[in-house]
Amino acid sequence: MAAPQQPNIVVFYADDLGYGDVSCYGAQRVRTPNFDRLAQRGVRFTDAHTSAATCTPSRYSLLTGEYSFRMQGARVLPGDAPALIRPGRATVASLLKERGYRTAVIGKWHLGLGDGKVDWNGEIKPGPLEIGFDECFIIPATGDRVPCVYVENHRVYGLDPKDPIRVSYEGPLDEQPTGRTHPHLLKMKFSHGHDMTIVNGISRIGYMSGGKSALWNDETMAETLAARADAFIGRNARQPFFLYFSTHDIHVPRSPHPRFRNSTPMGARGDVIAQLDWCLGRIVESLERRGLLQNTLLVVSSDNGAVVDDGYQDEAVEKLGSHRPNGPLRGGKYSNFEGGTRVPFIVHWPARVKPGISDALLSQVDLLRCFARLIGADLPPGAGPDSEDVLPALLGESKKGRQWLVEQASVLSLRDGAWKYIPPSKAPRLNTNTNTELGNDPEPQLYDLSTDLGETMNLAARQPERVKRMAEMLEKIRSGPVRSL
Ligand code: NG6
Ligand code: CA
Repeated sequence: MAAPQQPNIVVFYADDLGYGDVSCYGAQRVRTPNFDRLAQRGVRFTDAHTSAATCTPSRYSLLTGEYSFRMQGARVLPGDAPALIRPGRATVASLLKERGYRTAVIGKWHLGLGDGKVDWNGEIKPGPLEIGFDECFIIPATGDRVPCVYVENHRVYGLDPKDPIRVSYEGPLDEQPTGRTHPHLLKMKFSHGHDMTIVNGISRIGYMSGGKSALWNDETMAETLAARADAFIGRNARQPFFLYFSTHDIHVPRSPHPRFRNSTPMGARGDVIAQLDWCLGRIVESLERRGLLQNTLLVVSSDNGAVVDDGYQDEAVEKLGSHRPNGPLRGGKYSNFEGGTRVPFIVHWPARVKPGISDALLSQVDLLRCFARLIGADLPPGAGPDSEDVLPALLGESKKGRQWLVEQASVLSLRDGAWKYIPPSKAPRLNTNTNTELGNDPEPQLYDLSTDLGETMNLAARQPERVKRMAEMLEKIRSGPVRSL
């Protein structure tokens, strides 16, 4: 078994899971016993953040320890985008690999692959294997973007060379039906976007043809990924490993296994939360069965806040009822408000971490430096510029996290303790497709979250000095990394 200072590290990263979506954070219309058990036996954080309110930027920051606004092109990527994190960059994976960890990413990637035009029928690189992962089994982009195939290491998994794959984000490739031209073929209708190539009765973003034998099955995706994780854990039970397990759930399209269909009163969105919880339980059980749970640092979180209608008519809106996906927070995925980046965050490590609840301010950008400290590794020069060593807070040993952090959505907002500053912006106030309050206002906004968690009372006009100070601070951070500790 791994020595205590070299625990296994598992990051269980849910997609679009909001602050109020699991029962240990207040959800009532769906039960999440596996999240709850970990929260009870570990530390449940109330003020932990992704670096951004969408996927690609958050993942970029988690792996590199750099705010994604410093990286050109770090926005929600199409499925044929080139690798955003270039070979040679230090990442959480490369750091741990150098220290003898066996490293894997299983699940959603969405950080680009290859150098430009990817040949999906050949070797697909660079990708995860060129930035520190020993192995990968990934969804290249998102569940709602083509290509709808898994990539195992450098190849599309299950591809028949006689049926090559073509992918385009420019226009239809052949006479294939699309969601737009053949809506009657759809088992789930789109509400906005998502009207291109149809795979498994669901139309997606982008066009693809061929690769029939390699197409994934949406309904068994959670099971497939969990089985891959179980096998990885089994193969590495006798040496330290790092698993970045990144689920498709609860992103759209929400197409749960029949076992979970109608398992909640909330329609597909509730059912995939139940499935996500099952999946987490499966990973925990896989560790437990091998006696590894005790010495595994398990971090459970999400890549951005919640969204209800993200492009499909799946009854998420109609059946939401009293459920509040972002809990008491305003906004959600895509928003400058707290609902954009404040997410569930649980740390579980029985050998070292004592159960509790922590209000420490944390960012996922800090994981790189925390893990480095934990295993006693030095980061290469220039690596993880925005990452802070808040390991004592991460392990629940200190209540002191960061002093400030940046939240990226339409604009960059600044948290300084309980204060939140959102700079003026003429961008739309509402995303009319998803019905999300984006938190944009032509006037500066200032909130005191200690008394106004829901960001309803703009204090900017009353506290111009504080606004000025925070605006200056934000500019300073924008122009280069600044330590908050
Ligand atoms: C948006 C998609 C949305 C989702 C999001 C990325 C449309 C209209 N909307 O562009 O459905 O895929 O991108 O989500 O296409 S994320 O969690 O990967 O950031
Ligand atoms: Ca996401």
